[in-house]
Formats: sequence, structure tokens, C-alpha cells
Amino acid sequence: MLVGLQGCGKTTIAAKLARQFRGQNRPALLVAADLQRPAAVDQLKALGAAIQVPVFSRPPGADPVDVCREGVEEARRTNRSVVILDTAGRLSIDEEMMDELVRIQQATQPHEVLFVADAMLGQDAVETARRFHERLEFTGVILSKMDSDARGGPPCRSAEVTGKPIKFVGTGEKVEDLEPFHPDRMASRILGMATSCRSSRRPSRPWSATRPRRWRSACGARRSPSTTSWSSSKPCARWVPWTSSCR
Ligand SMILES: Nc1nc2c(ncn2[C@@H]2O[C@H](COP(=O)(O)OP(=O)(O)O)[C@@H](O)[C@H]2O)c(=O)[nH]1
Ligand SMILES: [Mg+2]
Repeated sequence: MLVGLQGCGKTTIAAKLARQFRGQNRPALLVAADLQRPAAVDQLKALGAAIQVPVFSRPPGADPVDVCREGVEEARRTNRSVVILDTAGRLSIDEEMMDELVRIQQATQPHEVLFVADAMLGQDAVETARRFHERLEFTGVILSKMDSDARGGPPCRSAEVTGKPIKFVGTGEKVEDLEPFHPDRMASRILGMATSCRSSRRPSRPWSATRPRRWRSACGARRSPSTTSWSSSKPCARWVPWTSSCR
């Protein structure tokens, strides 16, 4: 069960997770439980079609709790090993949304309730996570939009204040942009340790017969014809996006 504010990335994450499960031979069923926005169901259906994962939905006006309950039954009937409930969010926390989520949780008893923390939300992410956790006791956090310029400190704090682990990181809008959480990479990002990237991306020797082209294209660096030293057309040390090759 995925929970979080509107626009934090739940629907996108639902498809990303379903795709990962499919790759592990664990067929998933996506359940479109966001009946707040008419386009939300269509969005999930489009993503489901792109990754060839079925989507369970009901017409507008249905009760999201019933949709989720029926979705789980449908998954049992059709031998799906994983059910992913894509729930509705709101622009800010409200009691009606929380009540709906609590009722879905009680009706379906999900193994995981994952809070999606939007990296771009800044400090608000911490308070939002705390309020969700008070009502729902989620089991883990997924950080979304980590490809943005945000460093990611506040969303990490949202895991810390709730004592729950960060399980995945969303690194882009595409369905393949999902990675397991790496604490060391996150720590470097929060601390702005771009210089460690600089040294790791430079060749260990000034010139090598086998590696220069690779280094040149990785760093935008070129070798001066008259010397054996390297110069760089682009600065190599920069803000390290999550998906950069500095690993
Ligand atoms: N750049 C970026 N955009 C994302 C990411 N995850 C979701 N989005 C975008 O954020 C917007 C809201 O996502 P959506 O999944 O609809 O959020 P929901 O309302 O919580 O279901 C969409 O335009 C997504 O394409 C991400 O990891 N990186
Ligand atoms: Mg959605």
C-alpha cells in the first residue's frame, strides 16, 4: 500500500515496483484506488499497459476501500503474487484522506505500507511523514524525485523521525528509474561531497593506452597534445545526481 500527499509520486512508484516484481517473476496486480482525481485511474492504466502489468479499477464513484478489497480478491483469483494499492493523496493532510487510508489498511491488511516522501518537499516532508505515521504506522519510506536538485536531507529525516527504513529511491519519471537505497551515496549527497567524485573519475595515470577515451567522454576531459596532463572542458566536480556514474 502506497501512501503520501498528492503529486509525491505514488502512482509512478507503483508502476516502478510492479515492473521490478515482474522482473523477479513475481506477477503483480496494480489497484487504482485513487478515485479523487478522474485522471489518476487512466494514468495508472497507461503505466500498467507500458509495463504489461494488469490494473484493477472500478468506475468513478466507487468506494476506494471496496476497490482495494476487491483488488486483493482479484489478485488471489488470478494467482498474482503481489498487489500494489495506489491510494489517493491530497495537497495537504486532511482527516477525510487519513480516514480513507486507515479503512483501506484495516480492510486489506497489507504487508507493507510505504510512505512516499517527495525530495522536493523540503522540510515539510518531515512533518508530513510524522502525521501519516501517527495514523497509519507505515512500514517503510520511498524517496521520490531524487533526480532533482534537492539534496535529500529532509526526506531522510522523515524516515528518521518515524524510525522506519528507507527502502527505495525514485530517480526519474521513467518506470525503470527506481533503485535500492544506498546510505553511503545519500550521505555523500547530503554533505555535498562532489570532490570524491572528481578523484574517482580521473585516471590514475596521466595517460593510458587503453583508457583515455573512456575517461575523456566520462569527464569531458581532453589531453593536451603537447603535454601528458589532462584538462577538462567541463568541470568534473559537480552536484552529484543520484544516477551519476560516480559509484
Ligand atoms: N523527476 C521525477 N519526477 C517524478 C518522479 N516520480 C514521479 N515524478 C513525477 O511527479 C508527478 C507526480 O507523480 P504521480 O506518480 O502522479 O504522483 P501521485 O499523485 O502521488 O500519484 C508526475 O509528473 C511524475 O512523472 C521522480 O522520481 N523524478
Ligand atoms: Mg496518483
